[in-house]
Amino acid sequence: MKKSALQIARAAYHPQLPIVLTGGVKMKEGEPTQSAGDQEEIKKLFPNTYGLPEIIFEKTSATGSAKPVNVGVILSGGQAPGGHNVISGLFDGIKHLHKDSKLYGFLMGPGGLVDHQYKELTADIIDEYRNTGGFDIIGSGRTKLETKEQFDKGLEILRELDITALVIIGGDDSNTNAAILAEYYKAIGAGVQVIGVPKTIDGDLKNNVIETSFGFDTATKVYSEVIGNIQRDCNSSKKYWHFIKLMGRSASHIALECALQCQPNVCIISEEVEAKDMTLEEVVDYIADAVVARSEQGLNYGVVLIPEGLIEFIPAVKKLIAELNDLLAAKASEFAEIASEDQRDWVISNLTPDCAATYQSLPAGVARQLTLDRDPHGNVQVSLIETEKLLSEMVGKRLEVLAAEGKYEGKYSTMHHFFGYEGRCADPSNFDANYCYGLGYTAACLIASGVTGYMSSLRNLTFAPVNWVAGGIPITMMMNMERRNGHVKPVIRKALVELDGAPFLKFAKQRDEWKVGTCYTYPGPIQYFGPAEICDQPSLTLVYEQKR
Ligand code: FBP
Repeated sequence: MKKSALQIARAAYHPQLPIVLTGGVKMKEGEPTQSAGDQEEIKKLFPNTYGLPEIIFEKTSATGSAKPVNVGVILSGGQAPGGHNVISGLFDGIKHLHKDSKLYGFLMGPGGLVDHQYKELTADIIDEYRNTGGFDIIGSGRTKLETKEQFDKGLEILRELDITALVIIGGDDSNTNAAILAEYYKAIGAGVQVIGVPKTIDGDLKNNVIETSFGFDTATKVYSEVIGNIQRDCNSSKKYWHFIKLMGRSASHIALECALQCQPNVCIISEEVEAKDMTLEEVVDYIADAVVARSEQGLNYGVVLIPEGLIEFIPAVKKLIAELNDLLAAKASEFAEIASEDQRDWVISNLTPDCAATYQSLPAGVARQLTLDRDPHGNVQVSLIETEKLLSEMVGKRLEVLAAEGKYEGKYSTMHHFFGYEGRCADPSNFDANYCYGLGYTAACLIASGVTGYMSSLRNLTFAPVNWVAGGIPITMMMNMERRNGHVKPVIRKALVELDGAPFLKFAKQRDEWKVGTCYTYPGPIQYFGPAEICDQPSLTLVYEQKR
């Protein structure tokens, strides 16, 4: 592979480990834990892994282990910058335990475990991928690990390779499955530990013990760079309204972070739309107001940020999606028999009148996305819905009405963008490079401690990495029961933007000024080398959440 100059320079970067992990460690157990909700049900479903204590690592003089350990690793779900550093941290961690320890990567996600597709990750391979973006070292996939057959099939290859610990790097759904797998292997005495690592650019796998998921920092920095560039372009030509959709599935953390970084004219936060019970028309009116207000000052341009999950948060659409989930789960085989040109009518005739009306009011392409294409976890594939075009067209129509009433005289030309995939495989920022390497190394420490059903954790993240606190959090502690695909299931509670949280309040305080004034900020590209104030800053979300 031909390497770029940056790739070569970046390969030499040494991620900083928390000081506590730089020698031998011993674990300190906290109090027994409870799940985030529905304690009795979760306890019943996880009799062997419920209520475990939180773990914090402390320094000790003893290092290493008497025996080598064979470990398997899986990358699950969407790519997030830093996955390769989790794997290199894990590799260095198990080699530190014993030089003959081995790491096996299962290929193309959880499916690799079930299908017995793997490769041994040797030092030569690992060195090629240190500090790089992407998941291409072993690939990723969205196969859902949920059945006993899959678990047993996986166990065959784990036994064959003498693997006694499996590390699953994934988001909330994948870590939910890690917890179920841990419970099952413990229950049958399989002798395989399962450890999770919090990954997702979406930033929605966090809580009071997991401060952020890896990848969020880098992805939002990449998006903020290009939003800043567009803002400058827009402020130069002064002729377009740019509608920018940002990845992030359900939660609006990415849009909020980019808004805090770039100060655009409008940023919609899905969680607020839901809380205020807004209709699609009200969201459109809100944007149209900004266009009119700016046009009155001769400013016929601006930038609007839209979280990709918005459509799901509009209460009527949310109700429709929930009903569709139940309907399609209950009548899956009947639906599969229906010719594609008849599916729309079938859906309409099977919905309640309110939901049928909402379904019919949506553009056909959007309605189809809500109905037909789901990922293996049952999620609507919101990144395929062109919300940015839907909104800009509806705003255009609203402006025509206002113009006819003599309330708007401006010009309205639009441009559309979707920033998502380009941020998921960027070389990790220094924050993510350090965070991921530390998470991988901590996973090795959890393996050495003999625990299972834990998520690797680093805390105190707004301090320098040397001061980060390393440990493990029982995954069951983050769980509650939720309705998914027509069934009530144990799942990790997704973190949405909190409307009384510091990042949103900061944004809400300034957004009226940003709307009419032109207050753009230009964060520029991620810097890997240079002064700490431009290279090592964590996300503003993290800074405001931790009030530093
Ligand atoms: P994860 O939750 O698996 O990390 O994936 C996040 C994400 O990037 C979402 O933001 C986006 O909606 C989705 O993946 C896109 O999925 P795909 O890569 O399958 O198109």
